[in-house]
Amino acid sequence: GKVRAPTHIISTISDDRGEEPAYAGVPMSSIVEQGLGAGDVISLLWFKRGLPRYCTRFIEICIVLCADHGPCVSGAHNTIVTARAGKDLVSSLVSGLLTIGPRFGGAIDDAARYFKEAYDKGLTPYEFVESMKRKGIRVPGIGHRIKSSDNRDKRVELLQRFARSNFPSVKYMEYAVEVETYTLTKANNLVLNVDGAIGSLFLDLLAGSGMFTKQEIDEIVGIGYLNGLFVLARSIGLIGHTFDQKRLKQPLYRHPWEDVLYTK
Ligand code: Q5B
Repeated sequence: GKVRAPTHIISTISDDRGEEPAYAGVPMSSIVEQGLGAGDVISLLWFKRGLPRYCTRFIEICIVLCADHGPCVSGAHNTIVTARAGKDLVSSLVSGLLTIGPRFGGAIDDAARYFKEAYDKGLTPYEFVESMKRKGIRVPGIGHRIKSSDNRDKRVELLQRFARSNFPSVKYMEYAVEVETYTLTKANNLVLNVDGAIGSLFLDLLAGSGMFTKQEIDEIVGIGYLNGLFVLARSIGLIGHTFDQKRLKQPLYRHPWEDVLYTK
């Protein structure tokens, strides 16, 4: 028989060799004709399958809610400073994206990992939080610089409300809420934040939709797909901040001396 020349790349998510590109086997014309949206395209290209409407709607709500959070957060600040230094769109965007990590926006995967492990092992919130404290690890998905029990994060409420009315089960999210109830006894800014809400609710989506095997869920959580939601969403805002600074013809940023503690 024919011997296939060895290939250097394996790709399983899209194919552009036919008359039109296909995402996970679904031709683009079919995506457009069915009126599918960004949540469906993410389902096809990230998860390699179509997902029920409530799942794709949840993904779209995450994108809408995380698109921006004002000019003062780490990512927007970096993007604004970079744009004002005269750099191009891509440089300004990646400068902001590079701040996404364990403290800012990039705690979704770790929140999912730790909440899943703690819930699946049957740890009480007290046992979970105190074991994290002994290990010197902050609970991912808990805590916020400006949000608190007196100033709730509307994004978290909106995600919870959607999931409670549309998901078959929200057991991981309810566990995260119990964790929050405990951490709030320590300090009133130790709320379940947007990363923790998305992380725990995505566990519920994966476990409750019936679309993923246990092995696939472990792989998704292990590889860490979920920070991708924040990265994708916040890119929308960071691009907006770049255009805003250019439109306003803002000069080179220099931080004021008065705001620096010069010390030996
Ligand atoms: N403590 C977020 O800290 C922040 C604790 C904790 C146990 C915790 C912190 C944290 C986990 C990572 C996380 C996502 C750095 C946040 C986001 C998107 C955003 C951003 C925006 C947007 C805030 C004071 C005391 C210390 C700490 C203790 C704090 N967090 N203990 N578990 N999780 N969270 N990140 O206020 O005894 O004094 O040493 O790392 O989930 O990024 O809008 O801004 O859309 O853009 O600076 O919403 O919570 O507090 O660092 O001074 O700590 O609380 O150990 O205790 P803060 P710190 P002690 S959402």
